[in-house]
Amino acid sequence: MFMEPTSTSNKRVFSGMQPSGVATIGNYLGAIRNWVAQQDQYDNLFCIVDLHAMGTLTDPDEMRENIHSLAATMFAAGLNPEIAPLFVQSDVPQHAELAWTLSNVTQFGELSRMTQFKDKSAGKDDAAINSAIFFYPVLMAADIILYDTDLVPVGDDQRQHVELTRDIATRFNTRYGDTFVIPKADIKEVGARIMSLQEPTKKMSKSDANANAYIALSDDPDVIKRKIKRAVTDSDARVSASPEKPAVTNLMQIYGILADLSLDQVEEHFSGKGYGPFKAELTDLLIESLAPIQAKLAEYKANPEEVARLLEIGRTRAAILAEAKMADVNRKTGVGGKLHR
Ligand code: AQP
Repeated sequence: MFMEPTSTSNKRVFSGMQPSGVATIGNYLGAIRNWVAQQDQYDNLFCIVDLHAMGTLTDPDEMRENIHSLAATMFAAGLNPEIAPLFVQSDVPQHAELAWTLSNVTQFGELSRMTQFKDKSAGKDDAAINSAIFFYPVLMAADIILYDTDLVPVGDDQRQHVELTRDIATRFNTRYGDTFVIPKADIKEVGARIMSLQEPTKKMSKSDANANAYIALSDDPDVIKRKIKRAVTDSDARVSASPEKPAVTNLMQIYGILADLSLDQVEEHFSGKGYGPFKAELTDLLIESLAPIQAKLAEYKANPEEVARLLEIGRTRAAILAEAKMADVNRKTGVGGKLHR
């Protein structure tokens, strides 16, 4: 009955990122780096999900700037638009159209249980909670299944939303007949959850009001140095990983991914050295790792027409697929004035 992905080649990969700020090393290590690493293995589509960011970003100039800057960052980080088209969500209106259709097979209770909604609405009055935060997973489900996606490479924070997407797609297929491929989350063990540098029990986020909580991919060496210096550590001075030491464990994780070392190897490397030398080496490694991305980013930023041209190529590719899928969905649900069956 359900269209589980079967083929091992030409699997469709789809993933998105909000232009809600400048991409952080959390976004890079948890998502972009993996998209780039496996882009030649799959049939990819990547998306800047601007509609999702409207709740966070209300200044239109900032929205425009962030969209183009995030696109430039992704190209600079190695996304190849020839094999991994990148487009902007609102340029393909079928995302919003399908989200409405899917809201009819999504339960209020399911959306109420989403931890991201609970986190983002915690402690706020009802009047201060935008309904878009509540509806967000439905639009995300539409983003994914509009393209017959097999795999969704995301960080661990998005696991629950992909699970809900599977339930929504399955319910639609049951009601209207096989229409959507049921996608799977592709979450890597390493880098899936990079934590805030200021509150290590909270994930690193690009929209964090405290800029010291994250390293942005565009941060220059002085800023990186200052942010790592201010990063919180744990009570004793040992560079060792454990659940009781979330701050140092997080910094060790970042070091380990960039140096291609396991946590044990990082611990061994800094054995007897203390936090000072550890932070100094971590700073150097971050500066060195981000330098090539930043050099390319400067080139793309100097050529905004090229970024817009590449986004248009992505939009064209996405639009062909989206229009066909939405026409099929509308035919199956019976909406519209055409005499199709
Ligand atoms: N801290 C993180 N560690 C690992 N992966 C992360 N991702 C986000 N934060 C981390 C992954 O980045 C991708 C894009 O996420 P998004 O922009 O769509 O929304 P998000 O998950 O809410 O990311 P942010 O940075 O926290 O954005 P804001 O601040 O706007 O809420 C996803 O694959 C995500 O898993």
